[in-house]
Amino acid sequence: MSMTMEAPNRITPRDFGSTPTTVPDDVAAWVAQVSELAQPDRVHWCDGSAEESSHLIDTMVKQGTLTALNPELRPDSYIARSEPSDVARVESRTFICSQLERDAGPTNNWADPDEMRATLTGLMRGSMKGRTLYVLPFSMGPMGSPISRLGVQITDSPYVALSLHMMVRVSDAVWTELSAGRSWVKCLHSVGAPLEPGVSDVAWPCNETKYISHFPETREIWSYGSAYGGNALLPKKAFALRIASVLARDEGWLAEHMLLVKVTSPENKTYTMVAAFPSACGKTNFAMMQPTLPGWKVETLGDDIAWLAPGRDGRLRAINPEAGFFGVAPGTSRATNPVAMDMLWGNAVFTNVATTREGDVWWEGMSKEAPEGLTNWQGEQHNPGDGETAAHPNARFTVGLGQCPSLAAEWDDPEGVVVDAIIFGGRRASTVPLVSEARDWNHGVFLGATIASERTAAAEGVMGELRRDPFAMLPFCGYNMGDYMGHWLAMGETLRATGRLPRIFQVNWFKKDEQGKFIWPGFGENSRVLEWMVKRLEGQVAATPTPIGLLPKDINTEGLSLSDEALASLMTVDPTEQARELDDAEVFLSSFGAALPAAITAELEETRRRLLS
Ligand code: OXD
Ligand code: MN
Repeated sequence: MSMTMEAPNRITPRDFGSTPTTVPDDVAAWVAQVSELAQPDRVHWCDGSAEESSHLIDTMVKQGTLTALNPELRPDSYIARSEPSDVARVESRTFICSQLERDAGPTNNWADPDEMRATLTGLMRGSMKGRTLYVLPFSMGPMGSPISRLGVQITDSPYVALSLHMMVRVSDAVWTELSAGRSWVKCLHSVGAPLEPGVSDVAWPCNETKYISHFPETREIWSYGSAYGGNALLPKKAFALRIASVLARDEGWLAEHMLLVKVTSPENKTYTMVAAFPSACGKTNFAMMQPTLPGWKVETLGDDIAWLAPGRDGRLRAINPEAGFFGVAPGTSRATNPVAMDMLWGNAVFTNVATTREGDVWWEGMSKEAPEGLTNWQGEQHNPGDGETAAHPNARFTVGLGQCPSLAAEWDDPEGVVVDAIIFGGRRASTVPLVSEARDWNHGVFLGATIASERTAAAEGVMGELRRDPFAMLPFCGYNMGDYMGHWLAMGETLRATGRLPRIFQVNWFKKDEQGKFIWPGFGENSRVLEWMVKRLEGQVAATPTPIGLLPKDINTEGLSLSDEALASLMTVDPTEQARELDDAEVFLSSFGAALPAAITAELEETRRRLLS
């Protein structure tokens, strides 16, 4: 049964949308309960319309949260400057509140669900005073796709509401789907900054106390205190990875921190590839790659998250659950990612970038020289001499998928695309060769389980420090990572039964020489690596077996100024380095104790045996 929501003192959906909306009882009850607790001044039922976007923008421009950029240079675009303390995901404040501590595993912060609920209930009491509570119904993935899932986010931040408009499919059509009995994920968010009467608001309300808490058994997320990125845009990391990984485990699919691309060869054959890299390792650049090899084409399906599920034909199919990009701005330029630069022509929101005198955006790496007279990400005059960057290293752009010039036609296909290859990568100055192919599925799972990468600015922590990041999911797996490895192995069994297992590769674009310079040119030149993969998929080339996997006998380096020595160093499998790597991986894997699947230990031991023989 469903009812039409007409709460007193509330702005109804008709204030901004045109069609009357039917809200299911359980959603209405939840919104009523949260309103009771958090005491917002108003409730705004969102419909995802353009009028609603304009309303949100107007509200934020008035309040100082958004500033319009020069419309002649960057039309319909805005900059937001966050609180200096609210600039990245806070992994130390991210909790998995499963009934059993064991189910969170050693890589997550666990908290007792009842205690966490009590803590958050306390914090949320009155936390939306003076603010508007926005209710956003959304679909992760194409509406009606068997792989898609639905959710509803409550937030008291118009910045978050507007970001969701760009990042996911917000639509009141979701109410109809929910009324038909489909399940949904509850996403509750408050910036934790109640506004007392007469007190004027700040540009970026947030709270020093932060919690990003996940309740896997009840499919709920509660987030408090931050308005930034994955802390606050709950469909992204919190739902599409942490909660979805649990759904995927229970239902037999995979929710992954992966980009998704369609690759077309000069023979016009198409392949789809997914690639898992830790945060800020260039997934967006890869997803928008402009191949330097003639005749090759890469089209974009997603740059951060892919959901993979066996289709009706038993083959692994993928969708991008998101509908937008929340990309790292610094380092993005005409040279590194011309597609992104075109995509950002306008109609975008920028957060924590610098601005020019002319009222456009700028960030480190956008041009060689910083323009004179920049305003830095904190809104102050930038002094190039003081060693501070003008843009924050984790400054972001938010823009809809539809603006991506390289977007593949299949992006909204409810069937998804068949996955041909799975790629794992990390940022490694040494040890890991440019590319290798896994010997088989289980070996590939071992490669995924032992990814390590040097830290970047996407999350708190010491930059450059090496951390193991299995499947690039370390901060995003909603359950015990040992069980998650087991789930990958089990998925292999399922897919093997259909005889259609995707092939697994490992890459490293980031190897450095003795002077500390990157050896491989990267970006569009990575198409040379894709070419090799496609040749492997097509059975056109043999590979050299090494203890760590299959390496190219030859890779197309025509036209590159890469010495034989440099190329050899990219393909080196150094036994001493590899032995050290295995020892380090073993220590990491042992932290999973009994949850570590025996097949992973077996792969480690087999690799060690091959190294020694
Ligand atoms: C992201 C991340 O924002 O991985 O995509 O941190
Ligand atoms: Mn990411």
